[in-house]
Amino acid sequence: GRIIHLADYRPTDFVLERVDLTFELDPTETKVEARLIFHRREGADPSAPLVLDGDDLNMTGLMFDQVELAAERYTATPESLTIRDLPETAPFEITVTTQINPEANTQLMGLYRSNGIYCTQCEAEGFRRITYFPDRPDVLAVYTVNIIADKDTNPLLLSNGNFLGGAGYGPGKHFAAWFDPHPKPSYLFALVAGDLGVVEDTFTTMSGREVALKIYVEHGKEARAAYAMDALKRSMKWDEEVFGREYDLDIFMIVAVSDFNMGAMENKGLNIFNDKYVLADPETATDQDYANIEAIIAHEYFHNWTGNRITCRDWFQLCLKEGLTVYRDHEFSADQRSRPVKRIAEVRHLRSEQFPEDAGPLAHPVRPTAYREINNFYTTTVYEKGSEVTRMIATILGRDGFKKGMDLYFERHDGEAATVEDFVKSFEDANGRDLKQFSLWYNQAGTPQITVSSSYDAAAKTLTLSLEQMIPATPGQSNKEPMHIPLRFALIGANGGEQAPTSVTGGEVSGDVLHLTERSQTVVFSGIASRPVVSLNRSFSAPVTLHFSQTTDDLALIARFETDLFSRWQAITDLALPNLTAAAGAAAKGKPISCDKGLLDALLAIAADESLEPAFRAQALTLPSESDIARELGSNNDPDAIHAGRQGILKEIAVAGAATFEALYKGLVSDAAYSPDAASAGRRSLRNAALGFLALSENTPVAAAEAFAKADNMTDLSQALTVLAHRFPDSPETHAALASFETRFASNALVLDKWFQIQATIPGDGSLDRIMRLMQSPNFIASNPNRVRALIGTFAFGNPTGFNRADGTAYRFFAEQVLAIDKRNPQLAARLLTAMRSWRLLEPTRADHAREALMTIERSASLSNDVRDIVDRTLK
Ligand code: BAL
Ligand code: ZN
Repeated sequence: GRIIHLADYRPTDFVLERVDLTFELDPTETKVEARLIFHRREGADPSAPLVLDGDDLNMTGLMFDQVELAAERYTATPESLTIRDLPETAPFEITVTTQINPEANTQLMGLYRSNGIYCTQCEAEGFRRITYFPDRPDVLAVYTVNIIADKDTNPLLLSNGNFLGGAGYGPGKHFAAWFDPHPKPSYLFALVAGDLGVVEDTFTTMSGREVALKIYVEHGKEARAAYAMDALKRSMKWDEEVFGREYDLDIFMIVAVSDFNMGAMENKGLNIFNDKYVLADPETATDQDYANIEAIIAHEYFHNWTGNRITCRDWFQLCLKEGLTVYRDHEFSADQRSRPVKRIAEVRHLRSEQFPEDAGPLAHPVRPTAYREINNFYTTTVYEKGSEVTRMIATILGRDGFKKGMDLYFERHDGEAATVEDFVKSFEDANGRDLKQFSLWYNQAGTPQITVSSSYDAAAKTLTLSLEQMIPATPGQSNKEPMHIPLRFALIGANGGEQAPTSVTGGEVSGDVLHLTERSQTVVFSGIASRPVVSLNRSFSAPVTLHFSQTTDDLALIARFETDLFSRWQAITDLALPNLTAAAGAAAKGKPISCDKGLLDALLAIAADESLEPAFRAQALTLPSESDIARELGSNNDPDAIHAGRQGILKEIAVAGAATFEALYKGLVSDAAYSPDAASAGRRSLRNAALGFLALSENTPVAAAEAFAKADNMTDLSQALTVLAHRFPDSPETHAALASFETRFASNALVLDKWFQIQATIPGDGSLDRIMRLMQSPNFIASNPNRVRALIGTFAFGNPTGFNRADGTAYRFFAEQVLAIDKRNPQLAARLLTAMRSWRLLEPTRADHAREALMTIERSASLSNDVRDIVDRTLK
């Protein structure tokens, strides 16, 4: 594949005015007729040909203004269609007919079949697998879509926009016509046909228009779409209240399908979802599933304004819609649930997924400047770091300033394909503030490292903070400019009260935000009566790593008194990490593991503190993960030692807190019917955390087996099964529980995914054999992306000891799997392969094995562009 550069962007030579599509659906021989009306762009080269994109296409007809086009006027290959000698100014019509095979489409890009349903996925470049087209996001047009299909098997015929009408169409067939009045790029096109059940509701918008809401699911699963519908209505209301954005069609549809590469897709008026993010009931979905459904329903709905009404000029601007929309869904969930608990979960996710990406061979700026395969840039950097960058704009400008900037952005760019510069300029112009230095966040990759020290002068009553920022080198970027980093802070006194300085020199401070803008900066706070403890980067206001050596006492004070709950959790994490890294070192040398009393006291105090919400207490008890510890250690990592060390610390906590955990476990039982609300979910998470500790201190599967037997919802059931499987993998209780779970949920694919996931994460050398055995299970369906991710993806991403077996056999197995998956579904294979991005940080024996496995992939002759791109960059 050729490398595409941002610097090479130029508009098309032809403007697309209208699109008329007619689909005659057939499982293996679908006929697509595309009538496209173009005119040459003013100022474009009058002799330039029209070049349309294709991917694996078979053209069966081509007309120019309704007349068959002479062969010498065009060149067609499966990958492009070039048409010459076109009018200089007059509009003209091109009619292309293609024949495609949805049943054979295992890539799940373009038009394909999932469980007998016709569906589409066009982002980023799937539309070109349907017909020849200017398949790029800056080509916006109005679409009419006609769908013809067998009536019995496809009673439902859906596309974007509003329904125009339908009727019978010859023997056994019918057709439907849809018109989308909003100009859109091809990546937002969608078509669904088949036989599905529906859940219906309505929403009245703020201007009083009634919108029909429909969620389509497989027959019999309608009841499981109720929560998604509720989340959709709350999302619509929230976007009106918080962003002033109203929905703009008569109907909003969601279709759930079981074979899907992504989480979901925001096609205009017709979202298509991985059914995992639609279907839920207490018996089959966990609290986490409910939270994910709420977030993703909101995310796709919010795209209607940030993505669809204002789209991206080119794919380099992907963060313009994704980072912004993730920020919007984060804020939505924070408003619906507990804001600090949500923030902690976001930061955990960012650190465990995005920080390693930013520190490894796949690091790239939030707005990249080159790509070889755009599918590989739907990354946690573009999404989650992109969201953090948006959040920092809100932190710098304040709530009102942010709102003014967003309003201006919507006003200026509605109906356009915009750039990151357009976005930033809206905030600058609305607030009269220069964001030039801030914009480096879009262009410089790597997680900024901030080294901080503080000193207090009792005589002068001043606190001096010295800060230094360093942005590590990343592929293609060795020298970085200092960035504008907004750090929220508090100066906390010995009794917990906050101290406000009378004046500040050496840096801009506005409210509780300290603006770090220089490479190194010394900030002096005057009028500080007694030595304060500095709580820095409150609420994680900037996505950076702080190196700030604070004493155990200072951290304990923050853990006890900070009013910002996120920072209390962060202080606990900062207390825990040195214990965990020391424990890994001790485990490596076969020495005893010990845990500081300061950490034990702080943790157990929070666990028992009834003034704190249970979800927060559960988060505090969830220590940094093995990959967090690996990142803290930096390099030469031995996953077995990290695992053993962490288990040792957990055991100490379990023993020291046995009485507390027993009281929590017994006290948090609920007789009430299951409710997915955040408060109830929080109580379950604290109770299940307590169960995990009890299993450790008691060292028998009895409590977990009893919890498994008594569970009346999937959260408790799957948690109990996880404790059994992870702590007592070989016990009869575990075997019985796994078998009963499998039998009970044999017909529910999403629950079986959990059964695979729980087993894929059982730690230790035995994992690989277990994975290979599970692949032979009749329930392992290699064509279903969710199932492949549940077993192979979970093993590679979520089982550090099993995947990183010292003998390298799991890497070799994984390489074979990636190659096999690549043949069917390159996008899925490439995504899985990113699990190896941190291989250089392993100790040398494992790193050598990992390199070998990567090289077997690289040597393969027939790699997809997707996997070729990832393996090359990972090895570079
Ligand atoms: N646009 C791809 C799926 C999503 O981010 O919503
Ligand atoms: Zn999105």
